[in-house]
Amino acid sequence: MSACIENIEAFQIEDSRKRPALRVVVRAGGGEGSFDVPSGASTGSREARELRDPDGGLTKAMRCITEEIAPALFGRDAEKQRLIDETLLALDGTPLKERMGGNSLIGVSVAVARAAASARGVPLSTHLRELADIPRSRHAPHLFVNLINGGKHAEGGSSIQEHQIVTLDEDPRVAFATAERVERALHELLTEEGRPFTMGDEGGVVFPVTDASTAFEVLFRAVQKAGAEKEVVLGSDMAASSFFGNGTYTLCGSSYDTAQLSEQYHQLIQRYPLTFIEDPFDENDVPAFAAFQAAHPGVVVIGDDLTTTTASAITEAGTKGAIQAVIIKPNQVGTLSETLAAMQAARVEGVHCIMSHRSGETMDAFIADMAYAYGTLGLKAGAPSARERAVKYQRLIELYGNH
Ligand code: 2PG
Ligand code: MG
Repeated sequence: MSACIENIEAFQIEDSRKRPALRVVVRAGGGEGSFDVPSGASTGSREARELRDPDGGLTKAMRCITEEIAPALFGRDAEKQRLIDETLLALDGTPLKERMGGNSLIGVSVAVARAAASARGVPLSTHLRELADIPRSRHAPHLFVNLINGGKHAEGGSSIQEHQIVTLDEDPRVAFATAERVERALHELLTEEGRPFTMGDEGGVVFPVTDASTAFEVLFRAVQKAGAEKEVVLGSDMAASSFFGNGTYTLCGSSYDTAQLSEQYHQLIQRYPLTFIEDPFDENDVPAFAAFQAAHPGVVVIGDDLTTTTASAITEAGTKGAIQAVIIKPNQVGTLSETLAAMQAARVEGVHCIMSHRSGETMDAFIADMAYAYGTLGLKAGAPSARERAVKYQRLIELYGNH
């Protein structure tokens, strides 16, 4: 059986930041699939480039899809994902996908996979599992729920990008209810204390801080207020490249070298149940990651800007003991096949995968299907009260409810 590609269309929609986002729709073998492409703000320097018009629009990207990609893929078998993705890479011909844009390529690549699953009449997760064999980490992923935003996702907040709760329950429905409870407690706490707040890009709150511990202190008190101390631990995306320059980290108004920054993190770990730390150092400093991970074996150091969903970078970081887990973002690398190769490379190294949204999101919940299909360690999708974020958790709940 094959599912011949019959039609590929591209549309411009809006993302959660009200910026243009790409929607690709593919018809193949009587089935149909689409993908609404998200967009990052704190991007790694080695991630696939987006193709945008000077005003941020997507006419060039849409033209690439309809005028170049579609004619090359018509009549091709949507079930042969690797061949489709190899064709996309050859058409683009650049290492960072700057000619056609990672946004165009991932839009087509994921829409093809969904169209193939639809043509075969099988659930997407079944189709995904047949594309790649990736060892599971857990029955159901931990939810990495970013409740206090900072860094490039917020104005007037901490330099630290994300202050998360990480749920422990194996049942996503219970885990999500806990996350909602802590989020409500956090909003109440800030209101009771007369601490004004705004909302950041990922639906978390934003408020001024005096140092790196302020937001963790507030988050931990919200966890206590919700009575959820046994149901969650804390996590963070430091996104340290965003506050690094000229050999110095400038964190919440103070300057640190690598050793001093490690000491700051060490103190946070002593004071709070901070168990997961993403991108604690600049994306080019693998040795700093490795030294910190070796000194804190009980903390899961996670690569994101460090590894950019790229198999070779993940293998290097894993081999050097720099990380125990890695963020997986399909649009960071540009095709589904490369995303799956990155996940396979991680598992060969014993590194866990965490499926992640982007700060500019759509209502698409593909990452939840990925997390379910491969039993990833985590699903990182922002705050429960933001609709583009909640839809991912809801999809995960639906998938586990059906199985
Ligand atoms: C990150 C992501 C998602 P962005 O750094 O992990 O939270 O942010 O999409 O802006 O790269
Ligand atoms: Mg990150």
